[in-house]
Amino acid sequence: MTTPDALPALLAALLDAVGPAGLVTDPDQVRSHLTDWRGAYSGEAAAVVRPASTDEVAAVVLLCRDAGVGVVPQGGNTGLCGGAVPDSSGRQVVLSLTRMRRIRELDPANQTITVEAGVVLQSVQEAAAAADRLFPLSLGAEGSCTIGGNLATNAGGTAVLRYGTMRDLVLGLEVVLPDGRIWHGLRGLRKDNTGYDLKHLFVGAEGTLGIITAAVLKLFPAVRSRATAWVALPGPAAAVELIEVVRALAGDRLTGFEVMSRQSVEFVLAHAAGARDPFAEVHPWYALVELSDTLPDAGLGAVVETALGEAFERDLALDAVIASGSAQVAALWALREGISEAQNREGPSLKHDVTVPVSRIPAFVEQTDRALAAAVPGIRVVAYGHVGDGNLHYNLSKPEGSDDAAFRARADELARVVYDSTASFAGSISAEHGVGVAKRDLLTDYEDPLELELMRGVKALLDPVGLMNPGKVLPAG
Ligand code: FAD
Ligand code: 2HG
Ligand code: ZN
Repeated sequence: MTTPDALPALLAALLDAVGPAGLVTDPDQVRSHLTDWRGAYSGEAAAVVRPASTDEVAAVVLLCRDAGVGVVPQGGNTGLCGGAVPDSSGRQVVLSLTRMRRIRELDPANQTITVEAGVVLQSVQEAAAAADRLFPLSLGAEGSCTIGGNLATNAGGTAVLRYGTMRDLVLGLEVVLPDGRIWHGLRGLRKDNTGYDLKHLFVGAEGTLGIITAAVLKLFPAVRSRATAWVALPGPAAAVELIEVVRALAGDRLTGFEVMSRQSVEFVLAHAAGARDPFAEVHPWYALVELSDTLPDAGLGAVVETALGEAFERDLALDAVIASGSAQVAALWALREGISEAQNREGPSLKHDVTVPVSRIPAFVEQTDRALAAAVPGIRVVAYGHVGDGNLHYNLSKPEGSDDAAFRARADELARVVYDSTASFAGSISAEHGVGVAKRDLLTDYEDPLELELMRGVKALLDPVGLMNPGKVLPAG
C-alpha cells in the first residue's frame, strides 16, 4: 500500500484527470461522503472524486492502482451495511458516481433502458413511466439511491415477489475493472449463453470486484390498475396463510405482500407527521397487500374482496381496509415505508436483515422473540418486511427508558441470538442489504467454508492487489 508521501502527487493527478468539478473539496460535502445514512459508520478519505464519464472512472482507478490506494465506490450512500464508507486510515479514495447520471437509451421495443450508474432509482422509474413502461424496483430510499448501488447490493424492495431482485432486472453491464480496463458488457439480450454470465459477479459484489458505470435494465408494461389493502392479523402464521389465499386468486397480479408487527407501526404513528392508524382497535400484526395489472379495469378490487372474505372466514384476518383513491394508498404505504426512519428516532436500531423459507417465518419469529425476551426483558422487537419473499427486518430497539450505550454494547451478543436462530431455520443472515463491514466477520461462522473459498478465489483473480473497496464483504483470512 501507499506511503503518505504518495498522496499529494495522487491528488494532483486526480485533479488533472477529473478537473475541479470532479474533486470534492468543500468540507461539508466531503463529510457527507464519509458517514453512512444511519450515522452508524464513518471514516476518513484522502480524496472524494466524482468522475463524469466511464473514461474518467478508468483514469481514477489506474491512478489509484499505481499509487497503491484503495478505491471505495459510492452511489447515493443509502446502504445499510457500511459498504460505501471508507475506513479510518484517511488513505482511501471515495469514488462517487453521482455525476454519471445520463440515461443513455430507452428502447421501447426491446423493453430496455440503458442508464449510467449514478442515475437515481426514482429517475429511472420516471423515465420508464414517461415511455409508458414500468421499471419495478421500488424501495424507501428510491429518491436518493442510485442504480449502481442497487446493482452492487442486489437490492430487493417491495416488488420482488412479482419482478425479482436487481439481479433479475439487469441484462448487461459496463464495468471498470480493478486494473483500469473497461468491460463493455452492455448487451440488451434476454438470451445469451456464451459461457459464464459475468455480469452476475458484479451484482451483489458491493464494489469489491470493479466499478459499475452503466447498465441495461429490463422494462415491463405499465401498470394501469392497482388494489391495495391493509389487513389486521392475529400473527405471522396468519400472514403466511393469507399470502397463499391471495396468490391462489390473484396469481402473478400479487405484486407486494409486506407484513409488520404492531411495534413497528407504533413507532411510525409516534414519529411520522400525519401518520394515522387505519383501525380504531390495536392489532398484533398487519399486512399490506398490493395487486396490480396492466388492464385499466382489471377488477382487482373484487379479487381482494374475495380473498379477504375467505381470510375472515378462516380467522386469518381481524379487520381490513381496501384503499379508495391514491391518497389512501400513499398513506398506507407511508405506514410501511416510514418504519426504518421512525425506529431511528427511538435510539439505536440493531438491524438484522434475514431470510428464512416463507413457511418457517412463524416459528422463526416465535423462537427468536422468546430468546431475546429472556436475554433483555422489555426489548422491543421491530419485525417487519417483505414476508412474501421470506425476508424479515428483525430489528431491535432498547427497552423503554433504558440507556442507549448499554444497549449498543450488547449488539454483537444479540445479533448472535438472531443469526443462530436464522441458521437453525436454514436461513440467510443477509437477505437484501448485503454484507459491507457490518456482517463481514460473521461470514466466517455463517457462510459455507467452500463458498467463502470460491469467493476469495474470484476476488484474487479480478483484484489481486485488493484495491477495490478494501476491507468490505470478505473476512480476513
Ligand atoms: P451506496 O450506499 O452508495 O453503496 C452501497 C454499496 O454498493 C457499497 O458497497 C458501495 O461501495 C457499492 N457501490 C455503490 N455504487 C457502486 C458502483 N457504481 N459500482 C460498484 N459498487 C458500487 N435495500 C433493499 O434491498 N431493499 C429495501 O427495501 C431497502 N430499503 C431501504 C430504505 C431506506 C430508508 C434506506 C436508507 C435504505 C434501504 N435499502 C434497501 C438499502 C439499499 O442497499 C440501498 O438503498 C440501495 O440499494 C443502495 O444504493 P446507493 O446508491 O445508496 O449505494
Ligand atoms: C425496508 O424494507 C428496508 O424498509 C430498510 O430494507 C430496513 O431499515 C431497515 O432495517
Ligand atoms: Zn427491506
